Amino acid sequence: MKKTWWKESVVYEIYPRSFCDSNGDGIGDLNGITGKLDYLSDLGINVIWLAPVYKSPNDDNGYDISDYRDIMDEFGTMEDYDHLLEEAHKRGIKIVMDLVANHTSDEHAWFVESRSSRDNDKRDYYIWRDPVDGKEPTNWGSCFGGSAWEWDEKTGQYYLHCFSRKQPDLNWDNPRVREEVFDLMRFWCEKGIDGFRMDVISMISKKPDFVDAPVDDGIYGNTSLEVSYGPHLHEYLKEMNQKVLARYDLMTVGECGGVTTEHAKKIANAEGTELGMVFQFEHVSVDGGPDGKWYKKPMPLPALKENLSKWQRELDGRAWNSLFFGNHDQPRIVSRIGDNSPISAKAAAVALYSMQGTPYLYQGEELGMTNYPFKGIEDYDDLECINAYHQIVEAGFRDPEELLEAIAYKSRDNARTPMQWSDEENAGFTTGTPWFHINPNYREINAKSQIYDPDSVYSFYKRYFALRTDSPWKNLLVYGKYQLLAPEDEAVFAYIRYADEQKLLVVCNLSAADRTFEVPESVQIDPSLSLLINPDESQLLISTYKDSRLSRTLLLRPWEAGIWAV
Ligand code: TEU
Ligand code: CA
Repeated sequence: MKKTWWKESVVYEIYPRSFCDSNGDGIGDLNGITGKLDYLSDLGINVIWLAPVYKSPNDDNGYDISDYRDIMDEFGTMEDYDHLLEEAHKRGIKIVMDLVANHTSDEHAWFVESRSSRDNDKRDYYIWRDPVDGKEPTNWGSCFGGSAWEWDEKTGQYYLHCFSRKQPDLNWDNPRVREEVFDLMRFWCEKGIDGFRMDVISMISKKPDFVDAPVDDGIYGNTSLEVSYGPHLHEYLKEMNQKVLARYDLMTVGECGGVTTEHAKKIANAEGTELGMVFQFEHVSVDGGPDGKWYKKPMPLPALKENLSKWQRELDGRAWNSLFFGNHDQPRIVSRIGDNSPISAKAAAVALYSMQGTPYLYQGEELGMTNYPFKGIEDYDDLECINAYHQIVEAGFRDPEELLEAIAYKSRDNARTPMQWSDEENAGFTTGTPWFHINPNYREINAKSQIYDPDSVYSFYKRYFALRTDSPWKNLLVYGKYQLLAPEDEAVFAYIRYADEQKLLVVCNLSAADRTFEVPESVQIDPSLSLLINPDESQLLISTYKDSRLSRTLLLRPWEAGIWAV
């Protein structure tokens, strides 16, 4: 496997609105991030993935961009951005921008022109269709509720929006649109940024036929089946690569919902002709229901392990994985894999980040920040869950109380409550009125109390990442091969990482109960390779307990998780 800096990096996602407010207006901003760079540098991360900071009317918190070459008013100015980039680089931290180019805001100048008349020069920048039998051209649903088609009275056509009606989809089949996107990418590359995270990049090539999709939520057709992985996806990514990416030294990661390993192997191919990595979601969907994510049930560990192992196996030597549980669209990992306790946050980190791939953590994960105690639907900000609630309840599909519980468990808003910096007022996030609820547990869970506490989640993450980025075990942890152990075990996630003569054994008790784990004497990888494991000649690299010791029959305490060189 070819070695690159971004395979060896740890990526930290910042959701700027909720990270740190520098001017007391209650909204996080760029100067707030700059002020926390020393904190991030101390934690030991290498790359910041900055969720969108461009000009936006904020229908979807910045994922609806009205000007790609300007900064959102609430977040500051372009000078503030340049300052952030410079200060980050001084500390050896790289910055990856969020490229949201499947769609724009309906307030973007391109769309304003496009909708102005049927013969406008930019009409074909977006996807316009005539009505069929007097109604929407297809049964497709928007990801955020309702139809994916919006009627435009003035010009008498529908436009496609896979997300909100304020996020019209761009028409990538138009070469002028691709040139516009490549151009804005160059604008940021010339500033010296270090890469792109590409929002729903899997949707840029729509299947050409525009036919109804199977209805799986009881109301609308499943749009993503029709608009994802269309016939030109790989062609467009290669074109982007040749015209932009290959000219710079960038980290690129494509957000690819519903991606198969076959497509992923092409998108993140080791030759680097498309993108560097994929961000896929199968492993965070195994606790969903038949019609989507709005269910509250425990993560079934065997299914989770089987899925993660499939991705490890399939991409090994061919493409590159992203390792994540949390991001700005996911509930908090410690409330989902863990039981909200600090030690469960540590155990989940060992289980996840010791696999092959690039680790991503989402702001606050390093503190063990938990889900928020949401109650009524009026507690939420995010259009996804608010719209889903009304749509499902109006259709009479679910009991509202039970649905609310599921939403409290899975809502994206769990990730979007402000960072808990200290036990002072508003968790030290702002001196003003915070734009969103602050989790009342900030008095116990906050950065200030954890930084100097050697037993904190923060200190554990810091030690863990040092192992991965700056230790004799680095190469093995980053590039080593992976083999799952005990696939059926319902509580223990155990595996081996190996390369040449070196072996690491990872054993994680992902439960609050005592468990026993039988360490195998040898592991048959293939007919010609069998790895011997001798507990008596093992070295502990890290553990969630101070006194973990490896033995053939391993007694694991609640959330005991460790890595041993064997
Ligand atoms: O999310 C893509 C996506 O497919 C979402 O539907 C995601 O699966 C959902 O949020 C999970 O319930 C990206 C961004 O990460 C998200 O924040 C944006 O809202 C979305 O694209 C539109 O830009
Ligand atoms: Ca602010």
